Amino acid sequence: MKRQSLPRVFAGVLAGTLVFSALVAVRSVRAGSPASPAAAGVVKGTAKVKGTVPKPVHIDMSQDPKCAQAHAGSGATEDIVADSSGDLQNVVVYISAGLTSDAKYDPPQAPVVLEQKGCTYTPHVVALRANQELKVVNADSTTHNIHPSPNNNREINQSQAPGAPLSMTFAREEISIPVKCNIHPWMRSYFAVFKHPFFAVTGKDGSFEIGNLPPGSYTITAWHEKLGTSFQKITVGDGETKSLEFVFKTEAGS
Ligand SMILES: [Cu+2]
Repeated sequence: MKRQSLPRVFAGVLAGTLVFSALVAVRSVRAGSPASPAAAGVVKGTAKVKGTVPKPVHIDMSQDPKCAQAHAGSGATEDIVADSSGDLQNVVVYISAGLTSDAKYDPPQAPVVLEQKGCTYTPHVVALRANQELKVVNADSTTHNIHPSPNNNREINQSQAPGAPLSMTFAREEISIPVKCNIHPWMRSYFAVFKHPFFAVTGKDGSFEIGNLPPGSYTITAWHEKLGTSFQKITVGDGETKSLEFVFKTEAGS
């Protein structure tokens, strides 16, 4: 056996250690959190609607007196919810391309809550993560039925008595799943299910914000149940905040 000098052996061990350390570093970057707080980017902005927005239609809940009573006659459709400036609510804004394909994001422990109150779903559009618990609450004194009709997930068709506990999960990404109640035909909701945490639903002022983004180039898509889908491409640098505006047109106004 050929003898190696001690410094040579030491250099070999040192080189091996360095290679091993580098491999560990690469693995931990891939498996780690998306971005350090200092480097994280933000995409924020507003969704707007232009054109004539149809007025919400009054919902006649007299079919179920408990619903009519709970809502005091003020139920209205939520197909397009916008204020007088055109700020558009209930738009799902999300990253549709650009994320590292092998990145894995565990769902949060805390559930997302959907409430049935006054025979209306609140919120009207629910965004959640794949395999995250969706807690469905029946705050009414009547029985509801919750019936999501997915294309890419397991169909659920479940009745729920007043106050009865009910939870569900969706295993795969799907934007968006229409939801109805078989008992009260006016009840409508949509579930948007994501495999990553980079999404938001616009609020009453049409605003959204997606934070903690790793620097990179992305496609940002905005989805509305009646007004369709649009997308924009952006690049977010280290610690950068980018602003976007999505403008949807009603048929009457286009
Ligand atoms: Cu119902």
